[in-house]
Amino acid sequence: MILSNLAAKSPAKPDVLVVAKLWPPLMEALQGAFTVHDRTHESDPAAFAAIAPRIRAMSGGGESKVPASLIAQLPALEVISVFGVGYDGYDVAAIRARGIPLTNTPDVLNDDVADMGISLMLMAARKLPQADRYVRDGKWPSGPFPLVRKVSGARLGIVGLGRIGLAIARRAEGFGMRIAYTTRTPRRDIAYPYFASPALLAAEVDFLMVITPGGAATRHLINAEVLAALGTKGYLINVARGSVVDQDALIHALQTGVIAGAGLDVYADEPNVPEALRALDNVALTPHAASATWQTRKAMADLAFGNLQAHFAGKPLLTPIA
Ligand code: A2R
Repeated sequence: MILSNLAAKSPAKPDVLVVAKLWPPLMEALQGAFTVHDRTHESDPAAFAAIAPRIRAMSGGGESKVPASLIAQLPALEVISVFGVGYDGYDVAAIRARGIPLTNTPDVLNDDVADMGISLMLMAARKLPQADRYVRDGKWPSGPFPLVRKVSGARLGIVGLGRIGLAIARRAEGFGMRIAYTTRTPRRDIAYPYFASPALLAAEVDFLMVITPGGAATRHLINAEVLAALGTKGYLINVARGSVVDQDALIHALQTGVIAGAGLDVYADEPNVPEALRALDNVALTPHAASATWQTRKAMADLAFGNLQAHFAGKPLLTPIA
């Protein structure tokens, strides 16, 4: 009797639908504050139908798939928190049509993604993975490692000069690189030379660094024409989304010497990387790990959780997407 009275008085924890396999510390924080339904919409449709009317918030990853049909099944949905800066899998039009605020985790991952972009550029041009293997495999005594491409002082083209693109540019300045960029709208606050398209930019640089959002608007922005413009001595680096690059065209360009090499953190169908790409010696590959440091994942989790906390406390969201 006493217990049931207590239960009646304590406010119910809001129901949150989690739509990705979240980083465990974020999941633990959510479970402490909310009633969490972990991917129930995928694992148990009958249970989901029962809880869907109660779902007040959604928590997902940067690449979760959240179509309009899922939004439509959640009549009480008030807020969506994305653990990541990109949110290309979310149907923003459907979310906006309902007036549901969407939040992400910008800025806190700029340093890490920029570090990874620079790393992949060095890995690809200096053939660092191969050089490491050369030492491990005991090949050094039989002769020096072949000469490679110099990075410092080279020309860098950045496709997408936003928060992360600018962090990459600042690092590249430290390498004495000559920087140019392309975006849809030239930045008035930036003096780097602007080119109106990726192909025009590619023709003028040694390294082409891709760091736009994903989604339909940038799908295959880097295509066979851009790769041909980058040329036989050029390198492509992608730390944006796999969808931004036509991966088949890239593999063909790497196989046939249309470009010199590539450094990739993102792929068309993650976590699957085609054997044709894995077999190539002129590409450096990382497993979509650009923001995957303890420090940055913690900062991202704090923001992703903090946005939901703020919403239910009636406070302004920390990082709403405008
Ligand atoms: O196009 P603009 O003027 O909106 O400039 C943005 C540029 N961008 C594009 N550039 C060329 N063609 C496009 N179709 C296009 N769409 C967007 O990408 C801007 O300079 C940049 C995006 O910058 P932010 O919004 O500041 O994003 P942030 O934080 O740098 O992250 C970029 C992406 C994420 O969306 C994830 O997919 C990935 O990095 O981690």
